[in-house]
Amino acid sequence: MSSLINYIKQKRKIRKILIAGSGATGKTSLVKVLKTGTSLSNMEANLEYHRTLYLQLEKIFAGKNGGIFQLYDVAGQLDLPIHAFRDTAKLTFGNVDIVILVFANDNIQSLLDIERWLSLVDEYYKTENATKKPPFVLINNKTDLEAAADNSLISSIVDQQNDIIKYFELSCLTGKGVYEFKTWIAEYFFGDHGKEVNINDGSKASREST
Ligand SMILES: Nc1nc2c(ncn2[C@@H]2O[C@H](COP(=O)(O)OP(=O)(O)O)[C@@H](O)[C@H]2O)c(=O)[nH]1
Ligand SMILES: [Mg+2]
Repeated sequence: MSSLINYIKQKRKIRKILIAGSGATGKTSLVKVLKTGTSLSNMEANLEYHRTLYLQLEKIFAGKNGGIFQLYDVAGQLDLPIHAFRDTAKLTFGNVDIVILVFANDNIQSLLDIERWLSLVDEYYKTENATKKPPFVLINNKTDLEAAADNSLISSIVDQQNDIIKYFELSCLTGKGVYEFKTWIAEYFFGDHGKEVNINDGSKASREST
């Protein structure tokens, strides 16, 4: 079954991206900004905070190359009575190609929480199929606000966690860094020159390590 899904994903250039991190760090905003290509400050819609209740799905196009990203945006509050990480773990984690972990620049707790999100993902792949564990990208959002954490704390987390393959600083509000991130992820999966990084089939060999 899983190999059929992988076949379809490969054929139709679909990649599944899981977005996690504490509440109000800007996960849903990032999806919106990626989808519309507009920063929050340029959006008509108000910037009121609406909690993501369980799991929100979005489809976005990766660019000229015809690739499609399926974004799984999960609730940031793990203490909810139901959570996509526990109650529909297979649906949430199955065939994930990359995990985007988001923390907010002005919220040190959200940075410390990153370890917890990492270990929750770890736990799933330990009981399921450890070789299928996807790589992680760490995102520091809200860089338009004053930093709450020292840079050394961020780099110590990135250094300690081998699964984090890339770190980005961005602001969904101003749009700073969003283009770089979008370009990187499109390039990572559907790089130019016709080459295409395979979907997450468990082999980490083909992945870049920077
Ligand atoms: N200052 C600032 N606020 C942001 C930024 N990104 C998101 N927000 C705000 O942070 C709040 C939470 O955003 P949301 O995307 O719902 O967070 P989520 O709970 O992680 O999905 C909202 O009020 C957003 O308008 C940013 O880059 N800078
Ligand atoms: Mg949300």
